[in-house]
Amino acid sequence: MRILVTGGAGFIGSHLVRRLIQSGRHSVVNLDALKYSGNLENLADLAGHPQYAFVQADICDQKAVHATLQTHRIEGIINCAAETHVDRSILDPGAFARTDVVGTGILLEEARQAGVQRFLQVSTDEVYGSVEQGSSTEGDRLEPRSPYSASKAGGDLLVLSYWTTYRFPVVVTRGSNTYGPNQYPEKFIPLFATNAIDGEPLPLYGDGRQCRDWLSVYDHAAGIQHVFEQGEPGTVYNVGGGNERENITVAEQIVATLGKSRSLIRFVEDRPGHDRRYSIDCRRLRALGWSPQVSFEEGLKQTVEWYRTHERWWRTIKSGEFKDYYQQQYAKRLQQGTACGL
Ligand code: NAD
Ligand code: TDX
Repeated sequence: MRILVTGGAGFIGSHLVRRLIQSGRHSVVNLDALKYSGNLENLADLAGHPQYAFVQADICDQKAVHATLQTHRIEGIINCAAETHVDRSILDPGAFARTDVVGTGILLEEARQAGVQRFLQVSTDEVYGSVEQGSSTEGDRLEPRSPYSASKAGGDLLVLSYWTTYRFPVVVTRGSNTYGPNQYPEKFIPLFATNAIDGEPLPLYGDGRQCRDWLSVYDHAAGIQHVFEQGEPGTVYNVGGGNERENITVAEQIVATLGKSRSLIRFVEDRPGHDRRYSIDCRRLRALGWSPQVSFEEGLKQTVEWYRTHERWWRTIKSGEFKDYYQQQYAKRLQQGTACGL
Protein backbone atom coordinates (compact mmCIF):
# COMPACT_ATOMS: atom_id res chain seq x y z
CA MET A 1 0.00 0.00 0.00
CA ARG A 2 1.07 3.63 -0.51
CA ILE A 3 0.93 4.91 3.06
CA LEU A 4 1.11 8.44 4.39
CA VAL A 5 2.70 8.44 7.84
CA THR A 6 2.33 11.80 9.58
CA GLY A 7 4.83 12.75 12.26
CA GLY A 8 7.32 10.30 10.75
CA ALA A 9 10.30 12.44 11.74
CA GLY A 10 9.49 11.99 15.43
CA PHE A 11 10.29 9.15 17.79
CA ILE A 12 7.65 6.45 17.15
CA GLY A 13 6.94 7.66 13.61
CA SER A 14 10.54 7.22 12.47
CA HIS A 15 10.72 3.64 13.76
CA LEU A 16 7.35 2.92 12.17
CA VAL A 17 8.36 4.33 8.76
CA ARG A 18 11.52 2.19 8.74
CA ARG A 19 9.57 -0.88 9.77
CA LEU A 20 6.86 -0.43 7.11
CA ILE A 21 9.46 -0.06 4.37
CA GLN A 22 11.59 -2.95 5.60
CA SER A 23 8.53 -5.21 5.60
CA GLY A 24 8.62 -4.94 1.79
CA ARG A 25 4.84 -4.51 1.69
CA HIS A 26 4.50 -0.73 1.59
CA SER A 27 5.90 2.52 0.30
CA VAL A 28 5.78 5.51 2.64
CA VAL A 29 5.35 9.25 2.32
CA ASN A 30 6.35 10.92 5.57
CA LEU A 31 4.49 14.19 6.19
CA ASP A 32 5.93 16.11 9.11
CA ALA A 33 5.93 19.79 10.10
CA LEU A 34 9.38 19.34 11.68
CA LYS A 35 8.37 20.91 14.96
CA TYR A 36 10.78 20.85 17.89
CA SER A 37 10.71 17.05 18.25
CA GLY A 38 10.79 16.29 14.52
CA ASN A 39 14.28 15.38 13.32
CA LEU A 40 15.14 14.12 9.84
CA GLU A 41 18.34 12.62 11.23
CA ASN A 42 16.10 9.91 12.69
CA LEU A 43 15.55 8.63 9.14
CA ALA A 44 18.88 9.55 7.55
CA ASP A 45 19.36 5.90 6.54
CA LEU A 46 16.26 6.08 4.29
CA ALA A 47 17.26 9.20 2.31
CA GLY A 48 17.07 8.32 -1.39
CA HIS A 49 15.24 5.02 -0.77
CA PRO A 50 12.87 4.31 -3.71
CA GLN A 51 9.97 3.46 -1.37
CA TYR A 52 10.33 6.60 0.76
CA ALA A 53 9.50 10.30 0.29
CA PHE A 54 9.37 13.24 2.67
CA VAL A 55 6.99 16.21 2.61
CA GLN A 56 7.39 19.05 5.09
CA ALA A 57 3.86 20.16 5.97
CA ASP A 58 1.47 20.69 8.87
CA ILE A 59 -1.57 18.41 9.25
CA CYS A 60 -3.57 21.58 9.99
CA ASP A 61 -2.73 22.87 6.49
CA GLN A 62 -5.70 21.53 4.53
CA LYS A 63 -4.30 22.52 1.12
CA ALA A 64 -0.95 20.85 1.72
CA VAL A 65 -2.63 17.69 3.02
CA HIS A 66 -4.97 17.63 0.00
CA ALA A 67 -2.09 18.08 -2.46
CA THR A 68 0.00 15.36 -0.80
CA LEU A 69 -2.84 12.82 -0.89
CA GLN A 70 -3.43 13.54 -4.60
CA THR A 71 0.19 13.79 -5.77
CA HIS A 72 1.25 10.55 -4.08
CA ARG A 73 -2.04 8.68 -4.69
CA ILE A 74 -2.16 7.76 -1.00
CA GLU A 75 -4.12 4.59 -0.11
CA GLY A 76 -3.63 4.44 3.65
CA ILE A 77 -2.82 6.87 6.47
CA ILE A 78 -1.21 6.39 9.86
CA ASN A 79 -1.50 9.55 11.96
CA CYS A 80 1.40 9.85 14.40
CA ALA A 81 1.67 13.65 14.18
CA ALA A 82 0.90 15.23 17.51
CA GLU A 83 2.03 17.47 20.29
CA THR A 84 3.11 14.77 22.71
CA HIS A 85 4.53 16.03 25.99
CA VAL A 86 2.22 16.32 29.01
CA ASP A 87 4.36 18.96 30.75
CA ARG A 88 4.31 21.19 27.66
CA SER A 89 0.53 20.77 27.45
CA ILE A 90 0.32 22.34 30.90
CA LEU A 91 2.42 25.30 29.71
CA ASP A 92 0.70 25.75 26.30
CA PRO A 93 -2.58 23.81 26.01
CA GLY A 94 -3.76 25.59 22.84
CA ALA A 95 -1.04 24.00 20.68
CA PHE A 96 -2.34 20.56 21.71
CA ALA A 97 -5.96 21.30 20.81
CA ARG A 98 -4.78 22.68 17.47
CA THR A 99 -2.73 19.71 16.27
CA ASP A 100 -4.20 16.78 18.19
CA VAL A 101 -7.87 17.68 17.64
CA VAL A 102 -8.18 20.17 14.76
CA GLY A 103 -5.24 18.79 12.75
CA THR A 104 -6.52 15.23 13.16
CA GLY A 105 -9.94 16.43 11.95
CA ILE A 106 -8.48 18.09 8.85
CA LEU A 107 -6.40 15.04 7.95
CA LEU A 108 -9.37 12.73 8.52
CA GLU A 109 -11.78 14.71 6.35
CA GLU A 110 -9.24 15.05 3.53
CA ALA A 111 -8.64 11.30 3.76
CA ARG A 112 -12.36 10.54 3.53
CA GLN A 113 -12.82 12.84 0.55
CA ALA A 114 -9.82 11.31 -1.21
CA GLY A 115 -11.27 7.81 -0.78
CA VAL A 116 -8.37 6.56 1.36
CA GLN A 117 -8.88 2.85 2.16
CA ARG A 118 -7.52 2.77 5.71
CA PHE A 119 -6.91 5.37 8.43
CA LEU A 120 -5.09 4.47 11.64
CA GLN A 121 -5.07 6.95 14.50
CA VAL A 122 -2.17 6.54 16.94
CA SER A 123 -3.77 7.31 20.29
CA THR A 124 -2.58 6.70 23.83
CA ASP A 125 -3.45 4.83 27.02
CA GLU A 126 -3.61 8.24 28.73
CA VAL A 127 -7.11 8.80 27.31
CA TYR A 128 -8.47 6.36 29.96
CA GLY A 129 -7.17 8.64 32.71
CA SER A 130 -5.54 7.52 35.93
CA VAL A 131 -6.38 3.88 36.71
CA GLU A 132 -6.01 3.13 40.41
CA GLN A 133 -6.89 -0.57 40.10
CA GLY A 134 -7.31 -3.12 37.34
CA SER A 135 -6.63 -2.47 33.65
CA SER A 136 -8.49 -0.47 31.01
CA THR A 137 -10.21 -2.31 28.19
CA GLU A 138 -11.07 -0.72 24.86
CA GLY A 139 -14.73 -0.17 25.78
CA ASP A 140 -13.97 1.74 28.98
CA ARG A 141 -15.03 5.34 29.44
CA LEU A 142 -12.42 7.93 28.49
CA GLU A 143 -11.50 10.16 31.44
CA PRO A 144 -8.48 12.18 30.28
CA ARG A 145 -7.07 14.57 32.89
CA SER A 146 -4.39 16.68 31.16
CA PRO A 147 -4.64 19.03 28.16
CA TYR A 148 -2.50 16.48 26.29
CA SER A 149 -4.65 13.45 27.02
CA ALA A 150 -7.89 15.43 26.58
CA SER A 151 -6.71 16.58 23.15
CA LYS A 152 -5.69 13.03 22.21
CA ALA A 153 -9.10 11.79 23.40
CA GLY A 154 -10.76 14.41 21.17
CA GLY A 155 -8.81 13.20 18.13
CA ASP A 156 -9.43 9.55 19.01
CA LEU A 157 -13.23 10.03 19.28
CA LEU A 158 -13.40 12.15 16.15
CA VAL A 159 -11.70 9.36 14.20
CA LEU A 160 -14.09 6.72 15.60
CA SER A 161 -17.09 8.90 14.70
CA TYR A 162 -16.12 8.57 11.03
CA TRP A 163 -16.83 4.85 11.18
CA THR A 164 -20.20 5.32 12.84
CA THR A 165 -21.23 8.18 10.57
CA TYR A 166 -19.64 7.41 7.20
CA ARG A 167 -18.38 3.82 7.51
CA PHE A 168 -14.96 5.32 6.75
CA PRO A 169 -12.52 2.47 7.60
CA VAL A 170 -10.66 3.80 10.62
CA VAL A 171 -8.81 1.95 13.38
CA VAL A 172 -7.35 3.34 16.61
CA THR A 173 -4.39 2.11 18.66
CA ARG A 174 -3.98 3.19 22.28
CA GLY A 175 -0.33 2.63 23.13
CA SER A 176 1.35 2.75 26.51
CA ASN A 177 4.50 4.66 27.54
CA THR A 178 7.04 4.01 24.84
CA TYR A 179 10.84 4.06 25.14
CA GLY A 180 13.82 3.40 22.89
CA PRO A 181 16.40 5.14 20.68
CA ASN A 182 15.61 8.57 19.14
CA GLN A 183 13.14 9.69 21.82
CA TYR A 184 13.29 13.45 22.40
CA PRO A 185 15.04 14.00 25.74
CA GLU A 186 12.12 15.85 27.37
CA LYS A 187 10.51 12.47 28.16
CA PHE A 188 11.29 10.61 31.36
CA ILE A 189 13.70 7.85 30.27
CA PRO A 190 15.87 9.83 27.81
CA LEU A 191 15.89 12.87 30.14
CA PHE A 192 17.09 10.79 33.06
CA ALA A 193 19.61 8.83 30.95
CA THR A 194 21.18 11.94 29.40
CA ASN A 195 21.21 13.90 32.68
CA ALA A 196 22.81 10.94 34.43
CA ILE A 197 25.50 10.64 31.75
CA ASP A 198 26.37 14.29 32.50
CA GLY A 199 26.18 13.80 36.28
CA GLU A 200 23.22 16.23 36.42
CA PRO A 201 20.33 15.79 38.89
CA LEU A 202 17.33 13.65 37.89
CA PRO A 203 14.06 15.49 38.69
CA LEU A 204 11.62 12.86 39.94
CA TYR A 205 8.10 14.26 40.34
CA GLY A 206 6.22 13.91 43.64
CA ASP A 207 6.91 10.70 45.54
CA GLY A 208 8.17 8.89 42.42
CA ARG A 209 5.60 6.15 42.95
CA GLN A 210 3.54 6.80 39.82
CA CYS A 211 3.28 3.73 37.66
CA ARG A 212 3.64 3.43 33.87
CA ASP A 213 3.46 0.41 31.56
CA TRP A 214 6.65 0.55 29.45
CA LEU A 215 6.56 -0.54 25.81
CA SER A 216 9.58 -0.83 23.52
CA VAL A 217 9.30 1.38 20.43
CA TYR A 218 10.01 -1.72 18.29
CA ASP A 219 6.99 -3.49 19.82
CA HIS A 220 4.83 -0.37 19.51
CA ALA A 221 5.69 0.07 15.81
CA ALA A 222 4.99 -3.63 15.23
CA GLY A 223 1.63 -3.29 16.99
CA ILE A 224 0.65 -0.28 14.88
CA GLN A 225 1.58 -2.09 11.65
CA HIS A 226 -0.31 -5.20 12.77
CA VAL A 227 -3.48 -3.22 13.49
CA PHE A 228 -3.11 -1.25 10.27
CA GLU A 229 -2.93 -4.47 8.25
CA GLN A 230 -5.33 -6.68 10.18
CA GLY A 231 -7.43 -4.66 12.63
CA GLU A 232 -11.20 -4.62 12.48
CA PRO A 233 -12.49 -1.28 11.10
CA GLY A 234 -14.24 1.06 13.51
CA THR A 235 -12.54 -0.45 16.56
CA VAL A 236 -9.78 0.22 19.07
CA TYR A 237 -6.74 -1.86 20.09
CA ASN A 238 -4.73 -1.31 23.26
CA VAL A 239 -0.97 -1.76 22.76
CA GLY A 240 0.95 -2.25 26.01
CA GLY A 241 4.28 -3.72 27.03
CA GLY A 242 3.02 -5.48 30.16
CA ASN A 243 5.85 -3.84 32.13
CA GLU A 244 4.29 -1.79 34.90
CA ARG A 245 6.99 -0.06 36.92
CA GLU A 246 7.07 2.78 39.43
CA ASN A 247 9.11 5.77 38.24
CA ILE A 248 11.54 5.49 41.15
CA THR A 249 12.39 1.92 40.11
CA VAL A 250 13.08 2.98 36.53
CA ALA A 251 15.23 5.91 37.72
CA GLU A 252 17.24 3.53 39.89
CA GLN A 253 17.71 1.13 36.97
CA ILE A 254 18.99 3.97 34.76
CA VAL A 255 21.62 5.14 37.25
CA ALA A 256 22.67 1.56 37.97
CA THR A 257 23.09 0.82 34.25
CA LEU A 258 25.36 3.83 33.89
CA GLY A 259 27.30 3.07 37.07
CA LYS A 260 26.21 6.41 38.58
CA SER A 261 25.16 7.28 42.12
CA ARG A 262 21.53 7.06 43.24
CA SER A 263 22.09 10.43 44.92
CA LEU A 264 21.58 12.08 41.52
CA ILE A 265 17.85 11.46 41.98
CA ARG A 266 15.97 14.53 43.34
CA PHE A 267 12.39 14.52 44.54
CA VAL A 268 10.88 17.69 43.05
CA GLU A 269 7.50 19.45 42.96
CA ASP A 270 4.92 17.22 41.30
CA ARG A 271 3.31 17.68 37.88
CA PRO A 272 -0.15 19.27 38.38
CA GLY A 273 -2.89 16.64 37.93
CA HIS A 274 -0.24 13.92 37.67
CA ASP A 275 -1.89 10.62 36.71
CA ARG A 276 -0.96 7.98 39.27
CA ARG A 277 -1.14 4.86 37.16
CA TYR A 278 -1.88 3.66 33.63
CA SER A 279 -2.66 0.04 32.91
CA ILE A 280 -4.19 -1.48 29.80
CA ASP A 281 -5.59 -4.87 28.96
CA CYS A 282 -4.12 -5.95 25.58
CA ARG A 283 -5.93 -9.25 25.06
CA ARG A 284 -7.73 -7.91 22.01
CA LEU A 285 -4.51 -7.23 20.12
CA ARG A 286 -2.90 -10.45 21.34
CA ALA A 287 -5.88 -12.34 19.91
CA LEU A 288 -5.05 -10.71 16.57
CA GLY A 289 -1.55 -12.22 16.71
CA TRP A 290 0.66 -9.47 18.19
CA SER A 291 2.66 -9.74 21.39
CA PRO A 292 5.54 -7.67 22.77
CA GLN A 293 8.97 -9.21 22.15
CA VAL A 294 11.33 -6.97 24.11
CA SER A 295 11.84 -7.50 27.85
CA PHE A 296 11.88 -4.21 29.74
CA GLU A 297 15.17 -4.90 31.54
CA GLU A 298 16.98 -5.69 28.26
CA GLY A 299 15.24 -2.91 26.31
CA LEU A 300 16.04 -0.30 28.96
CA LYS A 301 19.71 -1.32 29.04
CA GLN A 302 19.96 -1.09 25.26
CA THR A 303 18.21 2.27 25.24
CA VAL A 304 20.53 3.73 27.88
CA GLU A 305 23.45 2.34 25.88
CA TRP A 306 22.08 4.02 22.71
CA TYR A 307 22.08 7.40 24.48
CA ARG A 308 25.58 6.73 25.80
CA THR A 309 26.87 6.05 22.28
CA HIS A 310 24.84 8.75 20.42
CA GLU A 311 25.83 11.84 22.35
CA ARG A 312 25.96 14.00 19.24
CA TRP A 313 22.25 13.29 18.55
CA TRP A 314 21.00 14.46 21.94
CA ARG A 315 23.62 17.12 22.71
CA THR A 316 22.54 18.98 19.56
CA ILE A 317 18.97 18.94 20.87
CA LYS A 318 19.83 19.81 24.44
CA SER A 319 21.91 22.81 23.39
CA GLY A 320 19.05 24.39 21.39
CA GLU A 321 15.42 25.35 22.20
CA PHE A 322 15.45 22.68 24.85
CA LYS A 323 17.57 24.82 27.22
CA ASP A 324 14.81 27.43 27.68
CA TYR A 325 12.21 24.74 28.17
CA TYR A 326 14.40 22.96 30.74
CA GLN A 327 14.97 26.19 32.64
CA GLN A 328 11.25 26.97 32.76
CA GLN A 329 10.23 23.45 33.70
CA TYR A 330 12.96 22.49 36.17
CA ALA A 331 15.10 25.38 37.51
CA LYS A 332 12.85 26.23 40.48
CA ARG A 333 11.89 22.62 41.05
CA LEU A 334 15.52 21.54 41.30
CA GLN A 335 16.43 24.41 43.64
CA GLN A 336 13.69 23.30 46.03
CA GLY A 337 14.07 19.55 45.49
CA THR A 338 15.34 17.02 47.98
CA ALA A 339 17.98 14.40 47.34
CA CYS A 340 17.13 10.75 47.37
CA GLY A 341 18.57 8.92 50.40
CA LEU A 342 21.61 6.78 49.62
P1 NAD B 1 7.29 12.98 19.00
O1 NAD B 1 7.03 14.27 19.72
O2 NAD B 1 8.64 12.38 19.06
O3 NAD B 1 6.91 13.15 17.45
C1 NAD B 1 5.84 13.91 16.99
C2 NAD B 1 6.09 14.26 15.53
O4 NAD B 1 4.93 14.93 15.01
C3 NAD B 1 7.28 15.21 15.32
O5 NAD B 1 8.09 14.76 14.26
C4 NAD B 1 6.63 16.55 14.99
O6 NAD B 1 7.42 17.36 14.14
C5 NAD B 1 5.36 16.08 14.30
N1 NAD B 1 4.27 17.07 14.36
C6 NAD B 1 3.81 17.71 15.47
N2 NAD B 1 2.79 18.53 15.14
C7 NAD B 1 2.60 18.39 13.80
C8 NAD B 1 1.69 18.95 12.87
N3 NAD B 1 0.78 19.86 13.26
N4 NAD B 1 1.77 18.56 11.57
C9 NAD B 1 2.69 17.65 11.17
N5 NAD B 1 3.59 17.10 12.00
C10 NAD B 1 3.54 17.47 13.29
O7 NAD B 1 6.17 11.99 19.55
P2 NAD B 1 6.10 10.40 19.65
O8 NAD B 1 6.44 10.02 21.01
O9 NAD B 1 6.81 9.79 18.52
O10 NAD B 1 4.53 10.20 19.47
C11 NAD B 1 3.96 9.82 18.22
C12 NAD B 1 2.50 9.51 18.43
O11 NAD B 1 2.35 8.45 19.35
C13 NAD B 1 1.69 10.68 19.02
O12 NAD B 1 0.42 10.69 18.41
C14 NAD B 1 1.56 10.33 20.50
O13 NAD B 1 0.41 10.91 21.06
C15 NAD B 1 1.47 8.82 20.40
N6 NAD B 1 1.90 8.07 21.60
C16 NAD B 1 3.12 8.29 22.14
C17 NAD B 1 3.54 7.52 23.22
C18 NAD B 1 4.89 7.72 23.87
O14 NAD B 1 5.11 7.19 24.97
N7 NAD B 1 5.82 8.41 23.27
C19 NAD B 1 2.70 6.55 23.75
C20 NAD B 1 1.44 6.35 23.17
C21 NAD B 1 1.07 7.12 22.08
O1 TDX C 1 11.19 15.04 34.61
C1 TDX C 1 10.32 14.15 34.76
N1 TDX C 1 10.15 13.59 35.98
C2 TDX C 1 9.23 12.63 36.24
O2 TDX C 1 9.12 12.16 37.38
C3 TDX C 1 9.51 13.68 33.67
C4 TDX C 1 9.66 14.25 32.29
C5 TDX C 1 8.58 12.70 33.95
N2 TDX C 1 8.43 12.20 35.19
C6 TDX C 1 7.40 11.17 35.43
C7 TDX C 1 6.00 11.60 34.98
C8 TDX C 1 5.39 10.29 34.59
O3 TDX C 1 4.81 9.67 35.72
O4 TDX C 1 7.73 10.04 34.65
C9 TDX C 1 6.55 9.44 34.08
C10 TDX C 1 6.68 9.44 32.58
O5 TDX C 1 6.65 10.79 32.15
P1 TDX C 1 6.64 11.22 30.59
O6 TDX C 1 7.83 10.64 29.92
O7 TDX C 1 6.43 12.69 30.53
O8 TDX C 1 5.38 10.40 30.05
P2 TDX C 1 3.83 10.44 30.42
O9 TDX C 1 3.43 11.71 31.05
O10 TDX C 1 3.51 9.18 31.13
O11 TDX C 1 3.23 10.41 28.90
C11 TDX C 1 3.84 9.55 27.91
O12 TDX C 1 3.13 8.38 27.72
C12 TDX C 1 2.03 8.35 26.90
C13 TDX C 1 4.10 10.27 26.60
O13 TDX C 1 4.74 11.50 26.83
C14 TDX C 1 2.87 10.44 25.80
O14 TDX C 1 3.16 11.00 24.52
C15 TDX C 1 2.20 9.14 25.63
O15 TDX C 1 0.95 9.30 25.03
